[in-house]
Amino acid sequence: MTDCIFCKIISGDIPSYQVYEDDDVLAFLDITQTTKGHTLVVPKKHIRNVLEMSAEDAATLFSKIPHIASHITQRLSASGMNILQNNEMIAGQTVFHAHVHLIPRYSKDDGFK
Ligand code: DGP
Repeated sequence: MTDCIFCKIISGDIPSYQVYEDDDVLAFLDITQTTKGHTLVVPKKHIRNVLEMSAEDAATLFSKIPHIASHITQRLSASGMNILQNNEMIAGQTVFHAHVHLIPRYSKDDGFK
């Protein structure tokens, strides 16, 4: 989709710090860095959100999460991680290309509550 920020990140038209990539998904650092290493995992296929996703596309996206989440947690020596996902404006979605937030947690961090 031409006016989608995340499609432009996937195509490389907008730069990002990439954490992980395969044929189906891209993971890159969130611009807001709620905590150090805050990462977004997005399907390469443009889908508005989980409410519009097929079971197959959802299975593909969410099957990648444990590997990417463990990698980030170990690499940054985080103590845990919030894994969050917003669908539609009322629920806090601001970019309308499906994505999963991986927010590493550290002892004494004052990030996401
Ligand atoms: P949500 O509110 O769940 O739709 O999260 C969208 C996230 O996308 C938000 O945490 C900020 C992030 N974001 C928006 N624009 C950009 C961008 O251009 N680059 C990166 N890396 N992140 C972005």
